[in-house]
Amino acid sequence: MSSVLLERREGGIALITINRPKALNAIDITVIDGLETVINTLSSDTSIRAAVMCGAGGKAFVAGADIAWMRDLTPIQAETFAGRGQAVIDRIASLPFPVIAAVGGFALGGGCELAMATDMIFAGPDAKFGQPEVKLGVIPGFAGTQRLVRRVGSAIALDLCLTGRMIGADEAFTIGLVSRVVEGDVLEAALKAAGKIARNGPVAVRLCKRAIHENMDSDLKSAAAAERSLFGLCFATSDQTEGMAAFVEKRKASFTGE
Ligand code: DAK
Repeated sequence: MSSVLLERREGGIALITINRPKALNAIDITVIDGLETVINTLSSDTSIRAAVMCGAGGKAFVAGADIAWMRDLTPIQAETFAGRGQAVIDRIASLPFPVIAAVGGFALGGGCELAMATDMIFAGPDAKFGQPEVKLGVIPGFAGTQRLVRRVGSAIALDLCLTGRMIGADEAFTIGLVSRVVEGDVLEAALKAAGKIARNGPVAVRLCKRAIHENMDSDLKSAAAAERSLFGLCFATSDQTEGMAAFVEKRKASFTGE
């Protein structure tokens, strides 16, 4: 059985499952291979409107890089793992459609970093987040220090990365790490949100994601200028014509993504 499963749900939703439940879905090279394959498939599929990523087994999203596997790597193998792992994480962050991480149970170390590479994190009531790498004598390596500081600020990023402590769903929401805390089934909630996204104008959704990600590190003036250009680009799409016509004619829009 593959370490990463891809399932297509109706309405252009992709469900990506990290599938090593016996090791709490820890990331070894088979997970990196699986993610690469899934990303290659999805990147070239224009019918995908949104994706949800989850962990198999109900106990963890991903409990980090696979420590038992990683400890015996040679320096060359470790460098290969690091390079391919970072590339995969970057490619997830750059997917053109929105991705939601549905976190039930542990999202630790590389698992927390993987979740932060998505656009939104939904946390179930039992979700636990942390960057415990310092307890193992290493530091986050999938850009976790950088994505965390951008999400929660340096005061809290330093607290989490230096102590390695775990936090629950409510604290993760309070500090701005997660978008929503879900009382019931987190996967169901994430799929429902993905469905809602998928019913919006597909080009607008992609451009909106770009507007936020590509400009969040720029100064406000340049970022607003970039937003203006993307806003203008929307007016070259039939989705804009249809969306506004549907509003005026008091009917549901039927978007084509063109
Ligand atoms: N790796 C390998 N196996 C793991 C694992 C992990 N990260 N986490 C859990 N497991 C395995 C356990 O060994 C156990 O296996 P068996 O003994 O049954 O064979 C099984 O999953 C169930 O775990 P537990 O029995 O420990 O379950 P508990 O409920 O008691 O505890 C736990 C759950 C999540 C609190 C605990 O398992 C735990 O502390 N796990 C380790 C969490 C952790 O430290 N994660 C960070 C790993 S370091 C890099 C990029 C990124 C990284 C590195 C390099 N480069 C680009 C260079 C990332 C590093 C990390 O993520």
